[in-house]
Amino acid sequence: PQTIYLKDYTPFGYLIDSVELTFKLHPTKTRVLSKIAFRPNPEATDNRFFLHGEDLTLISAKIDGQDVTVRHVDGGLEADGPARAFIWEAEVEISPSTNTALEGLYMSNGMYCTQCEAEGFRKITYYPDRPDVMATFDVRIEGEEPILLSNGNPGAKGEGFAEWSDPWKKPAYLFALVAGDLINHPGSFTTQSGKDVELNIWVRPWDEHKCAFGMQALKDSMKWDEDVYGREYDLDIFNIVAVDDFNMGAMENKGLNIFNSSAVLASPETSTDANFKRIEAIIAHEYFHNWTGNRITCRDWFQLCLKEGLTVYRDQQFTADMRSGDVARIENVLALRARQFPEDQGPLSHPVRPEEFQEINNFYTATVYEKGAEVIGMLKTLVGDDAYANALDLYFERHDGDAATIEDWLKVFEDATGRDLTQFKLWYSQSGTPKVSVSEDWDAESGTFSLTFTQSTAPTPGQDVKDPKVIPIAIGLLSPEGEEIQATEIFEMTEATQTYQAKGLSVRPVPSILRGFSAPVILEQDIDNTRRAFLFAHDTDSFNRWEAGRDLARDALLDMIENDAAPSALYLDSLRKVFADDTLDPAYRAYLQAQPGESDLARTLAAKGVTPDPDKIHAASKAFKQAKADALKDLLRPIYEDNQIDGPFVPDAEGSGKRALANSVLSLITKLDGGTLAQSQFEAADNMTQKLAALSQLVTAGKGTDAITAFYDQWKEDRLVIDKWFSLQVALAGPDDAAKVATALTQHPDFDMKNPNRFRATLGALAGNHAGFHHKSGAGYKVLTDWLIKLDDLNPQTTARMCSAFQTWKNYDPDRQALIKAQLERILAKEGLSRDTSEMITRILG
Ligand code: BAL
Ligand code: ZN
Repeated sequence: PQTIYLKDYTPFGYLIDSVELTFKLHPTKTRVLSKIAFRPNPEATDNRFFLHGEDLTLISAKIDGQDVTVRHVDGGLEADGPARAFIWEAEVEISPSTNTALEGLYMSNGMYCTQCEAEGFRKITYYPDRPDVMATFDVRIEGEEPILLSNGNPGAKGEGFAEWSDPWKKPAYLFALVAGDLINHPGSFTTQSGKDVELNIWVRPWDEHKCAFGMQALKDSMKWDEDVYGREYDLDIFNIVAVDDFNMGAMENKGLNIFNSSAVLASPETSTDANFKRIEAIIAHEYFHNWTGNRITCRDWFQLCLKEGLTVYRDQQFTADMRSGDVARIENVLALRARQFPEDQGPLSHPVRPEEFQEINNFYTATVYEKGAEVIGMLKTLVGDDAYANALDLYFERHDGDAATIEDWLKVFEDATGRDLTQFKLWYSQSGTPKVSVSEDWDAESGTFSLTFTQSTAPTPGQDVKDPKVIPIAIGLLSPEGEEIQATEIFEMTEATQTYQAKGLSVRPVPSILRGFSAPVILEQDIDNTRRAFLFAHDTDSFNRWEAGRDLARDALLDMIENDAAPSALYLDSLRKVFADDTLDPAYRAYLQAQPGESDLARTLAAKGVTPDPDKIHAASKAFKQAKADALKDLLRPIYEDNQIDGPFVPDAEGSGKRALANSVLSLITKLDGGTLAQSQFEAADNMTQKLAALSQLVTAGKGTDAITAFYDQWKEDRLVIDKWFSLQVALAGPDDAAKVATALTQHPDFDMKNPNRFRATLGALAGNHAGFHHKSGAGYKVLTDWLIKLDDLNPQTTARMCSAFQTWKNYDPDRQALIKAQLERILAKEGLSRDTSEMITRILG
């Protein structure tokens, strides 16, 4: 496969003034007619007229009304393009119903839908399918489906046809079309300038009762973007469509967002608080793309973080405003460490702005998204809130309608703030997670407290040498009694080694470092557990307080794993004191007692140079939980009772926080009562949050057989709930059973490998069951590999994405490494392996 490099970027030889598309829908013989007005691009040096095209049957091609001879070349066609303005017309035939890759135009449960990002439009018609080619689109859809949708504003509509017109120039990746037997959950929004916008969530009739939450989230997002970023919606209508078969979470097509049904449909009976929170965030994310992604798009796919990092950052800000900011930060950091850190510390490590790829679909990664968002957060910390707001205003003013680059983005900040961002730009180009180590010094005579920081980043693929980065380190100082004696300050680290000093202190302070996780680094602090316990009890920064408790728990767990130690009394004592504090926000309190997961422990061991033993980690994790339950015994039942809610289920911060705390306590109570309370919660629950938490506890306690059957019988008609049913059984299976349970479920009549949600619920859950996946027999590796090989023929994108389950393989012992390597080589040897999967496996093998 061909590698594409950022350095090779050249503009396309032509500009497009308008695109007219007509679709004559048919499951296997859809005709797409295109009429495109091209003119030479004065800024281009290469005027080759090349149009991308894949899996298309060309029926006819004309230039200015005359048949034209085209040359079919790799990835598309070429024709002799005149050196003047001209009209290209083509007719192609495509087969949506056999398109299982879910890219381009495809069918999902009888409805037509599209996914064009990144390079799916070339499966719809011949076109310069690159984000820097922007045009207005007029679309006519002919089909017998009652609802026919595309981007922009609605035009003429009649029996068997509908027309749509999008006045905003856009790249082809934002094109969308939907046709099906759908009903709308309607809403409306009046923008800040008084324009009425029609809102719709389009679903199958049986899902109408699951739309209200998503509609409210959409209105909240529209309002928030006006209030916080001054961004107003720019069409008469905003449509969202729920689709069952979808590779991603959702897609921000202009005016017609298409959502994986799991990312928009919700009801209290069928969705958990976590689902509601995710839906709210994804609806916001896709809506926010209207400005950060659509009005200002990316010049090329290397700039993906320009829209994704910024839009994730914006959706994180939104969530923090809608819910608890403290808890939101913890959740973001947990996700970053679980998904991005392993990526950045393994063979798939790549810069936030990659410089080469074979298949761009493989770069929709935690690094581009989540680390990309962290980079923006650091930029805001460094320049300050007001300067950030000014810079964003300038960005929207200067680049509206552009296909922009990271250079453009940083130039805006330089111009708005006068700051030189040359060194900061390394965050975009240098991969790897920096380590920041810190040592302390106290000069009692002068009352000077010093923190000396040293930063380093290990080599990553293709990058042996790393330069020091700009790292904003938030520091606060506490007195030995736990009073804050210095509020949070930002120390800007720019050198490899640099010292921070606080002067004029009367006592040696206790520092709280990297508050709020002010930079995506690994902080190495040589502190003992007494200090950690102190911070766990007293830190005035909520993030660092939680972090101290987690570090203490992690250290206790590692001691159990490595030295067969007993669970740390210091930790259990500290936890008791903190956990008893009922003035704390319940959601935050639930996180205070959560322990690091097994994969996290395995990575921590590997980073210390210790080979992780998945069985030992699993056993220690269970024993640790039991010890917590024993130590907190008398507190548990009152906390459980205090956090039950009378009245109807409301998926807001307050209610979800109480349920999170009660359910976290239930998991400890189950360690003591063997599942009695879980059984009664399971039977009484009127909402999925409590139902699923109880079911998980019953399964974990080995008492889940009847409940699993009852749950299935109750929900077998609801695909999204049955995804949970598949996932839970695999995720909670014991180490010896996980591969067997996953295999048995793949034989269940409801298993459907063509549905990415169901595939991930089953095989993704296996990859996430640490001790089961890494079972010494290799059964976990084999089952996943068998299915990846099968799926690759149908859906390369989801297959490739799931290969990352193997990215940590070099952390394990030689036997496990050999088992995994054999499976990776088996995938690579598959005849006709997709470009997506081939690139992933080659990179993982290193
Ligand atoms: N642009 C792909 C889906 C998303 O990030 O919103
Ligand atoms: Zn996005």
